[in-house]
Amino acid sequence: MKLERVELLHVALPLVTPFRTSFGTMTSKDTFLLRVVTDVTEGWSEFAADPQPLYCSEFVAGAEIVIRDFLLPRVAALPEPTTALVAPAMASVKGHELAKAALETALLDAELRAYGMSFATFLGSVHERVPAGVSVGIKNSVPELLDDVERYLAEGYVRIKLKIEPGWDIEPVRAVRERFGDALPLQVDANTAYTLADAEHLRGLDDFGLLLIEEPLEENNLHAHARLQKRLATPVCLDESIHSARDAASAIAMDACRVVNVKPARVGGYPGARRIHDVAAAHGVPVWCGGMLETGIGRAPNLALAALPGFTLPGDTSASGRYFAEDITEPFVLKDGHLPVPTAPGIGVDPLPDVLARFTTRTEVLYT
Ligand code: OSB
Ligand code: MG
Repeated sequence: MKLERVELLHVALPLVTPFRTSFGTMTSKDTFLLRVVTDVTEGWSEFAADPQPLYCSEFVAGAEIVIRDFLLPRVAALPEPTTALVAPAMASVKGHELAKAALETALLDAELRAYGMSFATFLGSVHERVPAGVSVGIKNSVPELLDDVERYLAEGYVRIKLKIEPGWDIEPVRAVRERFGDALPLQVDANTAYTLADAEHLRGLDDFGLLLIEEPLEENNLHAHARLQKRLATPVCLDESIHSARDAASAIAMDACRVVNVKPARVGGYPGARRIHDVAAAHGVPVWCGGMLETGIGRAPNLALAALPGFTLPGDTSASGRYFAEDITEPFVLKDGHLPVPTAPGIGVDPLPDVLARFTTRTEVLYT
């Protein structure tokens, strides 16, 4: 397989509803896709982060430079840009897991398409469909939240995640429990909005039988999460703090978390995500597949990952319609609360050319 061309397509897709978290409000998904062309086939991927470094340190404009100036030259120097060689070739560049994941995933897609092999087969998926959860943003009022949750449950979502922040935590959780009952699988995500000084307040969440509380404290502070976990019955789940299998091993050993949110982009790509799955499974720690409001290009391989045996909790792998009126790929549609795992070679989906053209704001040729 010979690398012939790499294109970066900036895309902007309006969200069907604003998505508010403790770190900001998003009204559209602004990111880029990578298209790699080899002598045999082509491959696609989606950069997972946003134009601003508010969820994580990486951002769209920075990632474009990192890929163009630092990652691609290393990959282009390889005799063959195969997945096994690409990660070690990029390793001398520090950090930038999401940028690395974007390049590695596009190359992996191309490689697997050449073999006629799906991501599901490559990763070792064991299910044909995966249960879908939904991440519900912070709302202006509790009645507004209850309406949204009711609608998602009517659509079939099997698990609800509520975004929380100081001032929007115990009351919305209590209201959802009172309205929809104790059997509803329910969890919360703080996106680093609290400190250890809030431990006593967060203990109030223990009354509601939550599956987990996601990333309550600051990113990378495993020690503080371990101290918090000592005081909470609710399992702590880490998202932002886990960048590698080594982080997952440390966090589990310290009891800084009892569940792991696996986002392939955050951990440098799919092989890295599978390693976290393996480490967690070896410790009996459940994992689930997170999301970054991806288009179908990013969602398709996430569904393959979510079908690995250790992914025992529903993910944030929602249907296209939860995010976009029109997706860049054929839409993923919920059926009995599940989404199908793509079976076609590579990521298993392609951008619809006319839709892609309408949502593309700028194209750069990074390599030719
Ligand atoms: O923390 O999991 C998060 C979206 C963007 C950035 C961070 C997060 C999220 C979500 C939504 O919670 C996940 C999704 O539905 O794709
Ligand atoms: Mg999260």
